[in-house]
Order: sequence, then structure tokens, then C-alpha cells
Amino acid sequence: MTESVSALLEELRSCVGAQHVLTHDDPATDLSAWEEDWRKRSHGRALAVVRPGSTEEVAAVVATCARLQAATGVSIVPQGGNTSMVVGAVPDASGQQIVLNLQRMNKILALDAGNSTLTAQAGCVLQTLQDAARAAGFLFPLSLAAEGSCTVGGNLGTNAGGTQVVRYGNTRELCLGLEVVTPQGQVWNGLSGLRKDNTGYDLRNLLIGAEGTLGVITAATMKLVPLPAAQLTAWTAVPSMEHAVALLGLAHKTLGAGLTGFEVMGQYALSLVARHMPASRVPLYEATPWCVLLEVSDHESEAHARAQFERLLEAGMEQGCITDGVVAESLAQAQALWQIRENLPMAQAMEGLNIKHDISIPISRIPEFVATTDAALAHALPGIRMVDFGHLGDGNLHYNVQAPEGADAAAFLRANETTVNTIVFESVTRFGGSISAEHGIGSLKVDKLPGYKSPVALDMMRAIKRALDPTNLMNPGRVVRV
Ligand code: FAD
Ligand code: 2HG
Ligand code: ZN
Repeated sequence: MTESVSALLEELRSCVGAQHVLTHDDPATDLSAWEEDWRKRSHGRALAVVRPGSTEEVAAVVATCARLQAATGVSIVPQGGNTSMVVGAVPDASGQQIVLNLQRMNKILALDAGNSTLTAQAGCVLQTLQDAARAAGFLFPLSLAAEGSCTVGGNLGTNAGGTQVVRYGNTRELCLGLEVVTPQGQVWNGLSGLRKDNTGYDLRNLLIGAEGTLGVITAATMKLVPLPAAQLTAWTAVPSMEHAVALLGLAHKTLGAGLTGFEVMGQYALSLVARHMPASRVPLYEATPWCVLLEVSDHESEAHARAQFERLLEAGMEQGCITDGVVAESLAQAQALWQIRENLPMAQAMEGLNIKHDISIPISRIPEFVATTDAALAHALPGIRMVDFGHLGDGNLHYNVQAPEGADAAAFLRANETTVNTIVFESVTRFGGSISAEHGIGSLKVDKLPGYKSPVALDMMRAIKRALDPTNLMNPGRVVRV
């Protein structure tokens, strides 16, 4: 270790306390939880894992790294719960990056009932925000399967979507203000709870979805909505993707703003839950290519919600969109149905390494996209297994690929990942879609993005990155290369 790197580590210890700077110097310390992504697509090596306890400590760490960057080559990878789908929050193999993990900054700072807002530190786990909101009679409507471990800072960093976007929008739509440490180590306090503020460039929305490349989010003010009087869940069998799209139109028409969830799940994807998680009893999937999970939220009463739902299901059956269906009779039943949906990513991981796509397509074009892209993939790589599911209500599909049964998945990915990505992304482009709807770019798609995004937009992105982070200190090599 060079003298300047030792000096850097010493300064970082004085910023946050020696016990919060973890390094490989102590052979007993295992850093893999911070160095490896959960999908095991990458295992890097950190110079140190630094765990600040306050905004001031984050600012001191960033300022120190900025000052010593030229001498040490250090850069910073912000990290929350490390649940990124795109290798966005782990260090590379250089041994020169520090992981700045915000999990110690996990406090709810304020709940303003009159303004329907909640302010939390960035390392607060999403479920903690949901629970705090509920305890005060509100709903914090960001919901995703990683909610027990992902943090609001990571949700903002990726502009996460999840299962309630059809009604409440992505994380960006739920955020009113941010506190941010800039790449120079300055603190910008933008924690306003204002719903309107037109005083220049929208810095909040620029930082959201920047994947840690423009600064470190240290706290956020988030919107709350009234807790519905009732929420009901239905699980339906649908005969085709065309019918699933028609059912979505019907659901919007019948339920209006009451439609809060519309998730589609393919038969093979559901079979993986049945295979790997036999305790979850997956309904209806064996006899149908697609199932759709619907949720209605009602501000009047459960009886009103049930009547609306019954009207929708009857119309769906009459029009041939639904061939079978169940409405959960209790909260426990509803939770069990949602659990099946939320278990899909884990069931797919249990089946082995895989290629994930997180795409969006205009909803009306999804059936044709799936038919033509399925055919192109099957032609190029016979035997591959399609693990399709996603947020159909938002036009967002997880159009995932598993190696053929019995194949060595790692070898399959090495040989074919580029082919698979090219077929899918070319098709997405032909259908007017996006190669990332909610997971972001991270490392996995950084070299793909230039092929599918306008050069003008990429130039503007690079200009922003260079202006805010001229020395490329923050999460280099993610989102856009400069
Ligand atoms: P991390 O993984 O730690 O970081 C994610 C990115 O944000 C990285 O680029 C990181 O550098 C940056 N970042 C983290 N904290 C900060 C900060 N304080 N300031 C600035 N940048 C920061 N995503 C969806 O959109 N929808 C889903 O439905 C969904 N479901 C998931 C289900 C499972 C089982 C899993 C494992 C993941 C899922 N994800 C989903 C992916 C993931 O994006 C989300 O889990 C979450 O938004 C990431 O939060 P995190 O705290 O783990 O962030
Ligand atoms: C979800 O919707 C997540 O469950 C993960 O976005 C998607 O595992 C996936 O591909
Ligand atoms: Zn998703």
C-alpha cells in the first residue's frame, strides 16, 4: 500500500470512526457482502467499506476522497441495500474504490401529517418507511420484493418502479425533496416538502435515477397518500398476452384510479416458483399461458371494492379475457398471492444464472413484441427458457432468459449473452421501447446504452456528468462513460 493510500485510509477513519472503515488488512474481515452483487454477476475488491453515520460524515468522506483522488486513484461507489439488478453498487476489481455504504443512516427524520410527507435518511430500509407511514394512517406506495432490504437512497438512485406504479408512479414521482452531498463534498439541502417549485433547473429530478454518478443522496422527503379503506387482490388466468392487454384496458375503465396493481406472469416463470418454493401454492397456472394479478384500492369500503372487482371479473369473462379467477377472501390470502409474484426473482435465481431484461414497450405493442421476439430467440438459441413476468400496467416486462434445461448456465451466458441482448434490444428499438424501464444501467448495460440511446441525449448526459463531477469520482463506469 502506498503512503498516500495509507494516509487516505487514516483520514477516512478520522471522518467516521475506525470501526466504520472496513478493509482487507484484517484477514478475519469478510467484505464479500459489500463487494458482490446479489445475482453473483460480479465480485470486485474494495479498498475499504466506509459506513458513515451522518450527512456531515458523508460530506467529510467525499471531500477527503476528492482531495486525495489524484494521489491515490480512489473513487466512490455509493451503496444502500446492494439489491441492484445491474451491478450498480459494488466495486470493480481495481482495489481502488471505496464502497460508501449508507445503511447506518437509517432514521426517519420527520413525518408531517398536514403536508402528507415523510423525511428519512437515505439508508432507511423501504419497509421502515412503509411501516412509519402506516402507523400514522398513510400509505407510502413504493412497493417491491426487495423492500425488506433495499434503502430509500437506492430506490432514488435507481428511480425504482415496483408493483404500484400503475397508480402512484415511480420513486421520482413520490419524491418532493433531496439532501445531497456533491462530488466536491458540499451539502445541498433541498429537503423541501414543496409540491411546486419552478426556481430553475430541476436538480432533484436530475439526481434521482443518476445511480450514484452525480452525488450521494443523504436524505429525502417523500410523498404519502391516504391509506385506502380496503385493498382487494385477484388472481386470474388469461388465454394470451392480447387478452392480458385487453383486460388492462377493462380494468382501467372499470376501476379508474382504484386500479393499484396489474402484474402479468408467464406459465414457465410461475412453474419456477412452484418448483423451488413448494410451500407457495401457485393457483391456475398449469392450464393457462399467462396469469394476471390485480389489485384494487378503495376509499369507501371493502363491500364497494368487492362489487367493483366482481363487475370487472364478470366483464373480463364475458369478453374472453379471463378464463378463470379467484378473489382473495382475506388479507392472508391476498398476501399469499402477492408473495408468489414477489418470489419470482428469487425462484429464477434458484434455477441458476440468467440474463435479465427490464424493458418497456408501448402497452398496445407488447403482444406483437413478445410473439416476434420469442420466435427470434427460439430460432437463434433452441431450447432457451423464457421467464417472463412484470408490470404490464406500466408496459414494463421482465423478459428474462434462462439457459436450456441441463446446460451449464455460466458457459451459456459467456457464449450467448451478447446474442440474446442484441436480439432483444434490437426488437425493443423496433417497437419503440426502452432497454431499461426501472432497474437502470449500472455496469451491465453501460456499454449497450450507446447503441440504443440518441447520440444527442448521450452527449447531454456526458456534459452533465463532466460539469457536476469533472474528476469522475462518483461511481465511474456506471450509466455513461466519460
Ligand atoms: P443499491 O443496490 O445499493 O444501489 C443501487 C444504485 O443506486 C447504485 O447505482 C448505487 O450506487 C446507487 N445508490 C445507492 N444508494 C445511493 C445514495 N444514497 N445516493 C446515490 N446513489 C445511491 N427494482 C425496481 O425498480 N422494481 C422492482 O420491482 C424491483 N424488484 C426487486 C426485487 C428483488 C428481489 C431485488 C433483489 C431487487 C429488485 N429491484 C427492483 C432492484 C433494485 O433497484 C431495488 O431493489 C432498489 O431500488 C435498490 O435499492 P438498494 O438500497 O439496494 O440500492
Ligand atoms: C420485479 O419486478 C423486479 O420483481 C425483478 O423488478 C425483476 O427479477 C427480475 O427480473
Ligand atoms: Zn420489476
